[in-house]
Amino acid sequence: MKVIATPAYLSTASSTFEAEFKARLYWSAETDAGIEQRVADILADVQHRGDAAVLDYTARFDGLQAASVAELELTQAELKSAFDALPDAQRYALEQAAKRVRSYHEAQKQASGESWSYRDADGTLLGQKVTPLDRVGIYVPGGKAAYPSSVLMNAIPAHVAGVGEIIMVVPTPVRGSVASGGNGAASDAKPEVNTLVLAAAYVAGVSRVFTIGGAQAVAALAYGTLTIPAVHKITGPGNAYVAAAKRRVFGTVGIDMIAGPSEILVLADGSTPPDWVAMDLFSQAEHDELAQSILLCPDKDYIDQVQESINRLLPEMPRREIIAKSLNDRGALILTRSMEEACDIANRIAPEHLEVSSRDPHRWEPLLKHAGAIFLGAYTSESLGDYCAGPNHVLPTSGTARFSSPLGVYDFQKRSSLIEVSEAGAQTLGQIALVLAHGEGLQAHARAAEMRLKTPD
Ligand code: HSO
Ligand code: ZN
Repeated sequence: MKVIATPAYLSTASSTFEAEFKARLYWSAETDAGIEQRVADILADVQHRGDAAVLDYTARFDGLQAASVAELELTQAELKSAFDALPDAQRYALEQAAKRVRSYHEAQKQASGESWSYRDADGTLLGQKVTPLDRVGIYVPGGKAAYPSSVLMNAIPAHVAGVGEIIMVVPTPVRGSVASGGNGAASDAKPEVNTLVLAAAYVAGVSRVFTIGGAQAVAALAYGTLTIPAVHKITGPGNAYVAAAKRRVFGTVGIDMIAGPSEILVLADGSTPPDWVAMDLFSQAEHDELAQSILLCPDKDYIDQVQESINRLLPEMPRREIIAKSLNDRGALILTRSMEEACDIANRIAPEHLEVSSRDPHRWEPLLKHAGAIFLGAYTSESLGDYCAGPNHVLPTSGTARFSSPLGVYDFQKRSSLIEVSEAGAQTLGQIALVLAHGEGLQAHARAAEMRLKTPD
């Protein structure tokens, strides 16, 4: 079967460009009132009944029956044997990827994640103390959406930050259960544990793994149960239930972000082989029918060549149905007047991934302000970043790159201000504070400052 994908063709010179641009290219997550209500009920139930509620929901949604939540925990020995059981090539690739991701995040920690302080001339010390979070939870989706690479991308920065305990949850629906489309767990049913995910948890230094998922797992991590310790932050992607649960527990715990569908924007000057660009557009489109792949280019002939590549290469792709739908519904090939204008549009879109597929990427990079990750030059395919280049692949989506950053070591750290006022410092600061405290009508504040002022001899 031949599936042809025809991403919308838009030209910035056309009078309808603005309208088409707005109509096609924006995405906003809709919240579903039914899901919100069910999730609120699950959270409240786990908060009150703890382990018993977790067991009930795990049996009901995943078909996984257990006598206690402790039975749903995997041991470090089980993680290690998942790792040992991998074929050599997978074991090697996982280790190499982990090594590179670790080095990158270690550099990130050195550059921006260390404590600092300075002293005023009067001896007052001011600074910032950086401390890791004590305990974090990492949500890993089950089934087909379980990406071992995402386990590395979430757990390694936490580990590098110095987080004391990393608790991972991963649903493992039993084959034949309601959740996996069957009609009840068969007595010989076995949980489907993704070996590569467990091996990645082992390589990344995850402390504990529970085979639970959904809103009940988020609740258990946020509130704690007898068996599952409460964490201070929950990161990692999940379905609509998990996203709703994360939103609701925010405040009790920290969360990373609510990720939207994957996005790639390729800014091309026409110098990269068109097949490479077509495949890069496919690489994000294959994640999800809602994913977005966009090409921006000032050269009409080149755009036609990329469209030709798309048509020729698509039928070979195992996930061609998903790719075709994503490209047709949300993709676009945009003819711009210049590379400068292409950079402006890229900034308006603020994509998750931005490839600068140009013979001179450093000429354009200074013009690019808003993107989760910027990939420079024809050899830098986005997929290398997804797995092993080193930077994190958990990135801001849906235009949020305008105000937020990739997941990093800093997400697993917090800062405390340090202040040590010297006797001399108390004299100058005291005078200032005194005046401002009176201005605010706060006498105790004023007196506290005043008491430390020396009376002239
Ligand atoms: N591109 C995804 C991450 C990923 N890709 C995992 C492959 N595996 C994030 O947008
Ligand atoms: Zn990807």
